[in-house]
Amino acid sequence: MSFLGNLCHHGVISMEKCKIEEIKAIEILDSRGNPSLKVCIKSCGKIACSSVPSGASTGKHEAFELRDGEKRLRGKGVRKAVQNINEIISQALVGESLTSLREIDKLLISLDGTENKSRLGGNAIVGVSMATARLISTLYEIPLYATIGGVLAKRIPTPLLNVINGGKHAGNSMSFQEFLIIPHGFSKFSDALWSSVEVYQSLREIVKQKYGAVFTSVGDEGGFAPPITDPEVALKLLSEAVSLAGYKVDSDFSFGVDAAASNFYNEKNGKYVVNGRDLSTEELTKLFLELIDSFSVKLIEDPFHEEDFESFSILTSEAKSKNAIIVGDDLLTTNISRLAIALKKKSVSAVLIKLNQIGTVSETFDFSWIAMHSGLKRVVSHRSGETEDSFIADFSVGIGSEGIKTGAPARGERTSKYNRLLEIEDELGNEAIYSGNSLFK
Ligand code: 2PG
Ligand code: MG
Repeated sequence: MSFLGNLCHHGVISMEKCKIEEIKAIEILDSRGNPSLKVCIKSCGKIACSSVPSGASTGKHEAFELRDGEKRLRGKGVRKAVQNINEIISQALVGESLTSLREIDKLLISLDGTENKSRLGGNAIVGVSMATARLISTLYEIPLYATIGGVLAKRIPTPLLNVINGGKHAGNSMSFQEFLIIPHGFSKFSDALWSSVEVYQSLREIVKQKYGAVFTSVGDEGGFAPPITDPEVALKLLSEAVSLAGYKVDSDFSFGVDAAASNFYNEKNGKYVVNGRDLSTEELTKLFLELIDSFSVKLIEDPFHEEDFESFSILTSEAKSKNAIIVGDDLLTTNISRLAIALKKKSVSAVLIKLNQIGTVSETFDFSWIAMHSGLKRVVSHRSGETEDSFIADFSVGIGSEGIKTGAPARGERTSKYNRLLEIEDELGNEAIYSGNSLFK
């Protein structure tokens, strides 16, 4: 079914002979200035590394992120996770041959032995799994995207660029976490990206003019965080920016919203706090439908809190008639059991895919596979706390996802992914296919 099981048959190099010789992790910084992990693995004279991201608005059902919880670094140190890799995982994996990533992932899962990877840490496990995938690609001298997807890996995903930040990612009082521009109406990824850059720069000008230069500082994912609370105001700013840059709303660009609604849901009264008002689920549904109708919003992620599969279903079916898609992130946490519930209830039309939510590359691949074969659109996503690692760019091309969400076109940890996609497009030349409108159709 993929490289996961049978890459060894490419025959460039005998993977039987290539055994894991050394695994080493260290503590590194993520983009928020918090500690994270970098893992390097050595085999057959080659070394490959990967770094681990970290979310702020994490879903309840994500793999466990192991932090030290001690006084040092406000409890956020990851020395225990580093130690788990350098001692326990290392001991178990050194000497294993690299014939299949799936086998390595299985070993990691059974070594941990818990449902949510809480013994060794999901952050430790995903780092080892990603570094192993990259090592296999290094040994074969095949680009990572082709190692994952084979000769079919030609699609460059449509980017969802988060240009206005709110929620847990910014210091303003906007409840919704992300306002995304989606350049679907272009024929090449690079054209779509450079046009998005023009819109981003136009937005900076508009924000400066309306709110003052101080608000051109950016939030965690590189988007602006003006002092606004009304989602309609944010979407008007995006429309203005698209026009100022000389593009057309609807045909060139549409918009997306990641509400990340669990973060402004009040469990006690069952209401959502939006723009200073307490909204019932029905009122919030109505608001989303109005945004779809009035502002070319074509994608809404996590519109309701992470256990409300039923309200997702209602919105998904209503949005479908308006050609908009509803994406599950915290709802699904890249977990096939959660996906099974969503499929049964028809809760979503698209899935967000985050490697560190589930904890291994093969499990992420399986989630994507099931989603694709169930007719759902797939968006590979960064985390709000990122590193310079561009793994997800290759991963998205490898699995052929329709979309990728990796922040504003600014800040190194975000641009590393966009820059890698530009490289892949260049490498594929005429064979590259830009996903564009296929995110919605
Ligand atoms: C999200 C992500 C990424 P975080 O909610 O989609 O934008 O945020 O990494 O904080 O969970
Ligand atoms: Mg989200």
